[in-house]
Amino acid sequence: MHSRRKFIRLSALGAAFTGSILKACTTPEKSENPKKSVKPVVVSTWNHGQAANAAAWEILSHGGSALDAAEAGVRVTEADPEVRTVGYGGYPDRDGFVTLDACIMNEKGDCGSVAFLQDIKHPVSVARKVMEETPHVMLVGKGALDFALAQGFKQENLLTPESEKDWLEWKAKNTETRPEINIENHDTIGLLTLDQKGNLSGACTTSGASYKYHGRVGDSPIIGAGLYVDNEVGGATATGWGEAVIRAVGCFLVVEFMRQGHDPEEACRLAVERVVSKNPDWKEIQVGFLALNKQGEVGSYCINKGFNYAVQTPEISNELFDAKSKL
Ligand code: SD4
Repeated sequence: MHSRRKFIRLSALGAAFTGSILKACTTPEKSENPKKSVKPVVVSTWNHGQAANAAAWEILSHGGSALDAAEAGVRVTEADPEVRTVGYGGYPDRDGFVTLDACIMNEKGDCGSVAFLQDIKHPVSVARKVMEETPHVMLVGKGALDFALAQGFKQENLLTPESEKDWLEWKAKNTETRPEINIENHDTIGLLTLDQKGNLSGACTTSGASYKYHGRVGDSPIIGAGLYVDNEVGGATATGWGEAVIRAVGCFLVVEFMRQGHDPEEACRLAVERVVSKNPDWKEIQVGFLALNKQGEVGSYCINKGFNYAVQTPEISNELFDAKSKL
């Protein structure tokens, strides 16, 4: 398995320092002084979040909506063949098919999702169409493809020569039924936005676990698992081994912990503890949560070291932060 990620590993001192800046810049204000809330804000998972944030920020900083910004942000990652875990150029399943999962959710609680979608470069935009043009939340497989084509999306081959080569190499040596799991092979983009009006939205899109079973769907397109937004409270998104996130309905849980009064980092930590309690093999998997609350405060937590995320606010210029981890 190739890993392109170069993590920015902060020293303990550096982590504490940047952590305090983040906290200082994003500490929620008391409800009697809402004007001092930090906004707009965009946060997203992994190194590739920086490019996504830049596109989202372009919209947010000009007064655009959280929803438009969320979609525009993750479309950058979907279109980038260098990102081998999202959209075009994503690793295929064990049979060589690139199958994509994505969802989107706005401040009204409207949501749309596609899963097991093939041959469409921007599943998040199809998910938005599902949200806006149908009475449904989720379309999958051929039905999702037919819907996308009817909506004017172009059918194209998403398997790049690089991903095909890696798949063939994997196939030649891997006879196990369960795909190799480690913390380097699942880099979904989940992105959360808070716009100038104070509305929250989010989007999540992925090619899923590499070399998964054909037909496998992870947490990313499942509302409440890979993404959840409640405009009264905050939003959360997840990355990592989707099966474990689904078992805990992870992102809904993070938002519920924030509703109970926990700050985003503590809410993510508590959700990680839940994942741990439901998955005996937790030390061998990665799960990371990223959360943004209504006041613009950001927090994250993961099982294994190595998960990072990108933050852009009026005070933080699209910087990467390492998530705190249980291990
Ligand atoms: C999945 N959670 O399909 C996704 C993969 C992922 O970072 O998060 N990658 O299980």
